[in-house]
Amino acid sequence: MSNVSTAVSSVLIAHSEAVRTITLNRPDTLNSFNGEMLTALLEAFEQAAADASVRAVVVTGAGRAFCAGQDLADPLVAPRSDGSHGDLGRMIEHFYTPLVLRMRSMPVPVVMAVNGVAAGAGANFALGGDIVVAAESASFIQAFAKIGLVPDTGGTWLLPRLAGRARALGLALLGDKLPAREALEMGLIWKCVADADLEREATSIAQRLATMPVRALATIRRAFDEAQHLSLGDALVREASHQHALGGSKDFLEGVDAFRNKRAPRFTER
Ligand code: T3D
Repeated sequence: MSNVSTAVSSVLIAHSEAVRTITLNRPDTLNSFNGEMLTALLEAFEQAAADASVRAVVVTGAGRAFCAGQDLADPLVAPRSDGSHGDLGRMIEHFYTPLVLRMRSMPVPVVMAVNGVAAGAGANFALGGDIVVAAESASFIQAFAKIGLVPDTGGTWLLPRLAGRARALGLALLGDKLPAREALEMGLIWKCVADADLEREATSIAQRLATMPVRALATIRRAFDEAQHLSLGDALVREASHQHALGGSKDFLEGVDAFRNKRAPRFTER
């Protein structure tokens, strides 16, 4: 998959053909998030955002899981023997909120290659990607209620929007394991593929996105999120504003010229 590979603590980073691949790498705990890994992950997204050679990002997990959510043994959150505990709200504000906001505002699309179970914060981190491809054996678990918590990592915002209130509540209240195939049927994810095809499929989507006008792709992603709060009239106003900006872009000129001359376009903006 890669021609360059470096390790940033518990997160592996590889880069090939304009695609940055970020691999969650704590397989012994099913890639659960601890403070160190969340810091490394945010840093990996920051690096990808700042690097003009990156035109798409793939995120996956090492080993048999994608991510089991917050590491419940992490001293930052684990209840202590004396009955005291860390401040989970502060954890969310410090680690998860910046991560979700960074991921959703990336200048390039994020493809999630969900290779195994994605639970708790790991599930909502996965579902927050722009294109989510899951292996047949993968699953999604809103594990929060089972340990007395509420969906986080954007879950309260994302789940009803993706699946509708009835299904979102079913998932969040019951916390059942949702196989990838059912997640696809519910519209939570883009594709479910054979396990052996996951890496190839996710990479191929990312490579394809990398050749596209990523500035327009970023605007599409932002416009969809913004429009959740807008009236139709206001959304139409925003669409005109986006087309005004993109209509003056080099990529638009290139796209139209390539179409007219029956050649493949070469998009360069980011
Ligand atoms: O402020 C804050 O930070 C709060 C934020 C909270 C956000 C959240 O994510 S809350 C939800 C946390 N996650 C969970 O509750 C999921 C817990 N894990 C599971 O339910 C199961 O492990 C799975 C369904 C994900 C997978 O089950 P299975 O049977 O395939 O594997 P397993 O045997 O349970 O786990 C394998 C190992 O991974 C095991 O360790 P061991 O016994 O081999 O030494 C297990 O303890 C470890 N592991 C799995 N999940 C976590 C974990 N270790 C720490 N934290 C985990 N979340």
